[in-house]
Amino acid sequence: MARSDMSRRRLLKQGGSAVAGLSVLRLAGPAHAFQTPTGDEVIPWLDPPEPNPAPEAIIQQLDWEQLTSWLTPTDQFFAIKHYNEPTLTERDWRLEITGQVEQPITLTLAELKARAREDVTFTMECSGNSGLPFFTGGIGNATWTGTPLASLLDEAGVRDEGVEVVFWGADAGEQTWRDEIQVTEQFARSMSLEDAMGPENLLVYEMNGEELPSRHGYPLRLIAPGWYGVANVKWLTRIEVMDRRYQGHFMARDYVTIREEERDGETVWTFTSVTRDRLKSAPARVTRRGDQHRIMGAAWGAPITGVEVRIDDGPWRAATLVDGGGDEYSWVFWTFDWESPDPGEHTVTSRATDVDGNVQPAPDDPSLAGKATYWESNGHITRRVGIE
Ligand SMILES: Nc1nc2c(c(=O)[nH]1)N[C@H]1C(S)=C(S)[C@@H](COP(=O)(O)O)O[C@H]1N2
Ligand SMILES: [Mo]
Repeated sequence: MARSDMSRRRLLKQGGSAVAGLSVLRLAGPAHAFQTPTGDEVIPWLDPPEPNPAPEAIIQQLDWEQLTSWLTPTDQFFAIKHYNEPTLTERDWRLEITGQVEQPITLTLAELKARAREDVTFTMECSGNSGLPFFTGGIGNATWTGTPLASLLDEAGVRDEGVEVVFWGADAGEQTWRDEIQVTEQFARSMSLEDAMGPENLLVYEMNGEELPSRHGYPLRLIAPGWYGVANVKWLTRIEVMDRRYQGHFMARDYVTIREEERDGETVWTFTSVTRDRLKSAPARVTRRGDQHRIMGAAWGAPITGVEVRIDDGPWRAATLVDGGGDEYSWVFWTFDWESPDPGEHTVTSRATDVDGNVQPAPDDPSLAGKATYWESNGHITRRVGIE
């Protein structure tokens, strides 16, 4: 199904009865309305994240209070790397498509750029975002340009035995298995063949209209719209079709969600690899102009149809969604006019609703309360603010 069909489907769904409760998509002015006008004062949150324990070269984060642009400028786009940042040159770099295929293919960057060109505006979030006290800004929205993955896999001709597609990066690091086996493991993530063939998946060489920077995966990365950051393999060198499941470090051991669940009154632990995004929202900042207070924020992880805001323990009240011009893979900005807040300390919480009527879970929802790992923390985010 082409992406335009998917967008149409989304619009149809929004118009239909699938949306429970908040049935109308409220749209206000364009996204640049978020540029803080002169005279507006940002009221700093009382609960800033803890200091980033890693240098910006390893973990860079979005500063929510500075969020004014619907498209995240590339130099402000968060970055995560687990191993080294490889130095790749167009001259020496190749992409290999290999494994369970009839015709292995090797491509240069120029050959990839000569193929069909597509772009997608996709809000990428690290699945660890909001899971640790210092990590609240592992998210950004960019326009990614590249060539569809599916047609290349089709050209290589996936054999009947092929069930899994592994995306290998050029970066590698030491891993120890069972306390005794030491390996230098390349960064790699995989998907089922069916997921990999999704028409939205792109092999990307441009970010926000410019060449993909080294820290974001030059010369080529996978962009899997709708998937958590870890699936979006940077410094891609090899796509390998396998006849069995791939169980490397970042599939089977790290980026694994461990959850305590009930089964017929019995407690069981479940272990699942991080895959697709979850419905989420966050208040970004509070501004004041004279007596007028306004909260703005973002919602993402699914096609959004509504956001509600709660002040202290008050009722949930609808925020206004702002049309940023994106499709189903990009975040939606929202605003909430906070009428005459009392002086003193307050909490601000947001929750999003998606096109299927799902509501972002509260932190005490069993799906979150029983979670032992910090991945996939999509519960309501509450911030504290002081009003004078
Ligand atoms: N090769 C490689 N790809 C990678 C990673 C990595 O360490 N190596 N980190 C992943 C993780 S966990 C995230 S959240 C995203 C971050 O992408 P960015 O640095 O471009 O924001 O890249 C993913 N792709
Ligand atoms: Mo991540």
